[in-house]
Amino acid sequence: MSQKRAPDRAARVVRRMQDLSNTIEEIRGRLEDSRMPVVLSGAGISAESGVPTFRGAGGLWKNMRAEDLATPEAFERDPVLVWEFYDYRRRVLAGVRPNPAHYALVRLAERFKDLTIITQNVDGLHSLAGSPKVLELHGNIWRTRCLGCGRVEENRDVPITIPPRCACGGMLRPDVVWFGEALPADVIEAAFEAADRTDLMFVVGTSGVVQPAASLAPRAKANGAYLVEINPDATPISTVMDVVVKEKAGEFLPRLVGI
Ligand code: BV8
Ligand code: ZN
Repeated sequence: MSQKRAPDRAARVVRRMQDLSNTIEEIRGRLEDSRMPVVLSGAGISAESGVPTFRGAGGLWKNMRAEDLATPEAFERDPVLVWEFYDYRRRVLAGVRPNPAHYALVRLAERFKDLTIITQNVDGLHSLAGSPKVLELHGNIWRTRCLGCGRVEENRDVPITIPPRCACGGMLRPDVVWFGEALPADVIEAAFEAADRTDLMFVVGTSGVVQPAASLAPRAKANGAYLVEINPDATPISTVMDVVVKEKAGEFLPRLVGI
């Protein structure tokens, strides 16, 4: 690199660090004044735990997209294949831990007792980290639901017998919300209420394409909330944000909360 260009690059790095410090001060000020911060998280908050995101590089399994496997039709057509997909993800998750982003939100909940985390993730990492109030919009990969008797149970078998059967003999499915399925009414209602009441929403690690989860940010904005997006990439909902922080969640959130 020519001598001339080195100072430019160094100046850019310094400016970026200064901008980041200013951003952190701005957001801390908002947190000081907030009566009810809310977090909306997606697969990106678990990326630094080693969990492949849905639409990122690791989002394919046997060259199939999650969207094509996470559907009732796919399960109807080939329950063994869909269970092999979930067994693969459960194996990955069995070996991962929450990352500093998850723990930063636990620290935040110590200051804001009713901090609500609305997550699209099914990995259970927010609860595993110790977050007290988590709304799992799309269910949880560690629970099964019986197609026969409807019983919902926690099941942490890795690997899981495929296809798993209930004591009643019925076939089990993952207790997650597939594309084309309604979200649990009580959970999405609580999420809408949180979006309607919050004055500060952090939108962390989501591509903002899956509905109705992605509508929560504009909904919060419409009620006057201040929105902070934390995502290395721009998303379709970046335009409604007050601040867009193009950083990794596992690096920025610990700095923001000071851990
Ligand atoms: C419903 C559980 C109605 C399963 C999931 C148009 C056409 C077709 C369908 C629709 C449509 N409009 C709406 C729909 C319906 C559909 C939908 O939204 N489709 C999309 C794809 C267009 N929605 C539904 O079907 C929902 N149900 O609408 O029901 C209804 C009503 C009544 C009666 C019957 C039906 C159900 C949607 C739920 C689907 N299930 N998961 C499973 O996990 O196996 S969604 C799935 O995607 C995951 O939960 C995931 O969390 C979620 C969203 O993805 P993201 O979390 O955003 O992850 P993604 O990989 O996309 O992005 C990661 C981001 O992180 C990136 O931006 C990246 O830059 C960033 N990142 C990466 N590293 C980091 C980072 N950020 C910070 N730090 C880092 N280190
Ligand atoms: Zn059963």
